[in-house]
Amino acid sequence: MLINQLKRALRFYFITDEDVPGFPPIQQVQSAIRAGATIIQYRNKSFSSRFFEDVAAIRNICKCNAVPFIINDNILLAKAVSADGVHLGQEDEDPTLAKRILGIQSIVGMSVSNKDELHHTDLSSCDYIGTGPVFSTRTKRDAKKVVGLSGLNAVATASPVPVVAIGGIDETTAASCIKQGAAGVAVISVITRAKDPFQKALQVSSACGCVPPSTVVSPWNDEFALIKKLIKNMPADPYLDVAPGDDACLLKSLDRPVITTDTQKEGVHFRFDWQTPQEVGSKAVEVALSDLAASYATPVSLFVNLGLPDYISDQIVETIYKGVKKSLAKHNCTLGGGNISLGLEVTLDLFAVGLGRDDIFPRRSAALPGHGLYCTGPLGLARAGLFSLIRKDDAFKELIEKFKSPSARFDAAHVLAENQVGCVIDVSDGLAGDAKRVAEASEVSIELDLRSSAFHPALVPFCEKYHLKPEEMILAGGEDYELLFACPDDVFENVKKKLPEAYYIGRCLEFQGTHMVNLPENISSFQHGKR
Ligand code: TZP
Ligand code: MG
Repeated sequence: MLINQLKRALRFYFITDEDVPGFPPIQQVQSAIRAGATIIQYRNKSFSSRFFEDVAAIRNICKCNAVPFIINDNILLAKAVSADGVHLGQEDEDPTLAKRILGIQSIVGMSVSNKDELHHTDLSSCDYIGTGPVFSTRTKRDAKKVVGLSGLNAVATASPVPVVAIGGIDETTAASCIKQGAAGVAVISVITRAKDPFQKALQVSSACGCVPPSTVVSPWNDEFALIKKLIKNMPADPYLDVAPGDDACLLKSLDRPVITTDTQKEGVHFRFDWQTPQEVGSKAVEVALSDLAASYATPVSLFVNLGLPDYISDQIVETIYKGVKKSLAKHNCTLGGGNISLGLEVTLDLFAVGLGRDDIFPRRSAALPGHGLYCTGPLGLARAGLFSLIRKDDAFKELIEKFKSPSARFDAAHVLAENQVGCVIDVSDGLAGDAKRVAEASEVSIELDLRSSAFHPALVPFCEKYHLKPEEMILAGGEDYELLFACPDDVFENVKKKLPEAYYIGRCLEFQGTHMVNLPENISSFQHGKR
């Protein structure tokens, strides 16, 4: 989650109350989210495993409604229910350990009651702090001294991370806490002990400047109804004799079928706090079709096998499919069929069918000594975008966009095919790894030539900020999905007329005993799951 997203999420922070007769935490959370709460914390000082199912149910409600879910104190409970983070007190466990267990992307909050405590707290693994009690409260018996609005302001001014005000806050004081520099307010009893908790939650929500969502959604539970919704309004496909809806689809005969598969997994390839569901769907299609582009094939049909956890709503799946359909329409490809099953995280396994050209099928093994090595567009940007997302840095929007929304380069592939370029690979794993694949398959050596012309302007300030070398991003960074190709120089001259953005990046040589002759030693190619 980027820093501004986190600040927005902290606006109306609802914490469950463990002990309200007739108003259990699940109902509390439902009311709070219906009223517009932007983040939920499960707090139960007498937690035991018998509450586990309740916590998992709250996690489901939060996930379905895209509201981050935080667990108070208990890192392992947060891990067990796949919560988004944990909130720790000064006497609780170490935030660094929390990050190690829950992942660098998790949200870790700490209680810091006043400015003095702030100076003595290591915030290097903290994403936000909770400060208070701002006003007197009976909810936390061991709460420290009331700090008032001035104490809140002192902490908010000095804190390097966003601050949430807590303690005795109600609908009449929420706005003044935000005025003092708090990103938001955390509340318990004003809502849970109110006569009408939902009405009270609406008042707090409005005081925080939040709006209630139009609907509160529930998890998917009917596979067949969901499939019907997903395949509705698919455009007619000239290659499909029988469209999705039957046991299998019937493709018209294809002279040169080109078939490829790819997968996108939540937590490995994408995260919903980085990408919208629509972006996830669209990228999955672009990535799968990129292999068709690198094979000079025209897209025909795509098959999508979805793994869905129990907490995903129909609405989120439909939005993923909005992205799938958008990219399919862009590339004139239709959906041949699919499947849905329960999974631990969202996964999209994709199978793409394309029509190969009669005259040429490019191969990684077709590079010859003397060929130049070229690329259709900038490299390293997607990796830098991913790096920005991991560090919650939204200063480099262009880089983040490159990571989130790649495009299969059918336009470039067409130019290469027309020029009979025989050796192509799409750069999904970084230049070092993908160029090496070409060199190995072609039994040549490659000498890379990373002139500064290969450095996209957006990469330079990013690398300066993080003391990184642009060439390392280009060599090791994955997921750009540009096409890397090898051909004689005169062929490239013709390619360049139609693809002015293509550029020289190295040369193929007779095999020299090693495939990559001038690769820095510490470069290893990008591998999903290893970040
Ligand atoms: N930490 C400082 S004050 C407090 C906590 C958990 C309790 C806040 O509860 P309420 O009911 O909103 O005053
Ligand atoms: Mg605690």
